Amino acid sequence: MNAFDIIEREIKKHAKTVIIGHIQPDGDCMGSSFGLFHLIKDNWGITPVVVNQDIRRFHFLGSWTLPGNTDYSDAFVIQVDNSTRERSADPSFMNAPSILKIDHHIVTDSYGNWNIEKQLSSCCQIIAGEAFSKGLKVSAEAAQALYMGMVTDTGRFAYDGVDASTLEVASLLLKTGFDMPSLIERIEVRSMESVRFMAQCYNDLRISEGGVPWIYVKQETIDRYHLSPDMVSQALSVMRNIEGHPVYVLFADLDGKVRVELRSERIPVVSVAMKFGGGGHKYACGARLAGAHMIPDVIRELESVLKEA
Ligand SMILES: [Mn+2]
Repeated sequence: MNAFDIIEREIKKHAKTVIIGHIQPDGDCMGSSFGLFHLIKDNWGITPVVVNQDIRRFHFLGSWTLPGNTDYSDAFVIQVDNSTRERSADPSFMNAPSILKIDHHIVTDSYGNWNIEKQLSSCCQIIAGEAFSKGLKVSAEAAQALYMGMVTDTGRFAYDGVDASTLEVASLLLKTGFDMPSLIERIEVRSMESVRFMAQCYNDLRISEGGVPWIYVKQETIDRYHLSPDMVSQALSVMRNIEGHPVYVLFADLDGKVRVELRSERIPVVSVAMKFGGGGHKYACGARLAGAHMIPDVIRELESVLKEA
């Protein structure tokens, strides 16, 4: 069933339609939210509510509602790019009578009344693909948001999971005529602070005894450079593509816990993320640790995955 068959029916049955992303919103989360927002508005004349955490660099997409301000008792909720109910930007969405999940992560929690779960390169690719196959009107504004999610989640169409269908959908989006170069400029622009943060990451980079590159970004660093969680993730690029070190990990203080982001070139590491209560994709996944004392445990698990590969 096409996601928009469900959407077309449910938006008419409920007092409101709410689109929600995941915590620590990224380009795919925000692109999916606003892509869907415009698709629903342009095709059915209904204006959905978008609920997400605040993130300054996506303000150009439009305005949205912050978590904790929405009554879900008669809402149709579309949850995008979010694998588990706990990772939702507003977990109380589970009170809604009607929930559609659209996601591209490894499936561990099919929390929707309907679950469109496809292992494609981005959630935006799923949404755009379904919109085109249903023959919907796709405006330049909708296309711009969806293209943004595709570009950011695939490392500009370079990561595992990109295939011919990805580029076919991207091509259809480009044909709507939005200003692609200015979009890329907008999402790639960096502050001087983030450049200085990267310099510190190159300094802080360590390689474990078993050959796993790792960086730990402490709270004092986050405060010094005024880093949002997605800015912290830029430290991953410091460890990408180091010859002979295909598995690497970023640790960062976050809300009294330690956020773990695992990355790998062709060696599946999601089992390690799951061992620590997390999840995600085969080669890109994450978890949360109770404290920094568990960092060596994660590194040890990665070393053993690396050894067996
Ligand atoms: Mn995504």
